[in-house]
Amino acid sequence: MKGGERDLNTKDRILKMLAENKGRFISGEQISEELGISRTAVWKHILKLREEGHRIQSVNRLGYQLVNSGDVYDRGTILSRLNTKILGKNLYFYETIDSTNNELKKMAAEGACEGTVVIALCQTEGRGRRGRRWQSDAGSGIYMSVLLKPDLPPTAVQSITLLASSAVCKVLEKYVKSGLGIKWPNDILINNKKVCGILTEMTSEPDKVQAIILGIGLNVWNREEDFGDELKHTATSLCLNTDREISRTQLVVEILKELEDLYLNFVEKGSSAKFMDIWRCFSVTIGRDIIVIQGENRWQAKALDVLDDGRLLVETPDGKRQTVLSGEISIRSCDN
Ligand code: BT5
Repeated sequence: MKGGERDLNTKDRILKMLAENKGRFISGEQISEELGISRTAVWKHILKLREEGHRIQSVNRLGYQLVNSGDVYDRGTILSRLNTKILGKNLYFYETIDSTNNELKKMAAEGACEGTVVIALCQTEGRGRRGRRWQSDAGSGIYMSVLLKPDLPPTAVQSITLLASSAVCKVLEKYVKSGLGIKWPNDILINNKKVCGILTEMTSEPDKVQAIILGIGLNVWNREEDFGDELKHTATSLCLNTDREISRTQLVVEILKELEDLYLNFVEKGSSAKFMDIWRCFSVTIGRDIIVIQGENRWQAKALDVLDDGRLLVETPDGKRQTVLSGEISIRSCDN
């Protein structure tokens, strides 16, 4: 027990524990062990704290989380603020789920309509591309998938990734003063650390998209120590990079609105100019010396531009130009 804590009563000590763990859940068991009281006693103190006006969310199997009044994050609050025409008209909000993309894929197969959105407080099997994992701690981030059904050929899927990164950056630029950037194809970075990843998956007929599942994972409340050894040098979160008050609900509402505006502009006008302008503005890839990584192959190039269909136009050291459709890039002098 630290000095000063002795003066706190049990209820206040619970509040202090919750406040010190902003952005994450603590289990009833952990509180009861730490304070030497029963789980029932913990629950009674939580009820009392709620009566006093503290907003404490309790979720089965996860525990308790203190939510500041500006960060109430649930289906009803999101719907009450949402000002979109199609995105989020059907909105499903889960406490725990394997992956919002998996869930939405199932819904799409059962005929869910365009604009259906799945959000979760926590993912047990959050996915990145090519079977990689997306760290999805309870309460720390936004884990959201959006169903799109554009009347476009399957090659459009990569454009949707660019469109989504542009929408997220438009929102994040209101929070982050400097260092916000997009690394081709799907990483949103703040000062070269990843804050958001986008996973675009598709089912299609030979010449037409059936459904695009657009998954967005955004780190919001994570502290540096939450990232663990694997990610501590490469990942960051919004709260580590802003002075502004943060509300996950507000972020979701704003991202869906930006996404919808850019998406409708794209499908109705058939032009990618609007989101590509934004994308280029935030790009940390164009003009840089890069290493293209495709499976076992690695080769050097200079990134010249990104084409409207999402391919990266590069120039190799012998002056040849070619496009890269998929793979990873590492930006030299930055990543190495
Ligand atoms: C991505 O993959 O960046 C796409 C991530 C998409 C996650 C969303 S959450 C909602 C929806 N449901 C899902 O199941 N997924 C989507 P990729 O480019 O392959 O990057 C994955 C790599 O990023 C990992 O191998 C790690 O190195 C790193 N990483 C994992 N979790 C991270 C995190 N929370 N923050 C920053 N980097 C992370």
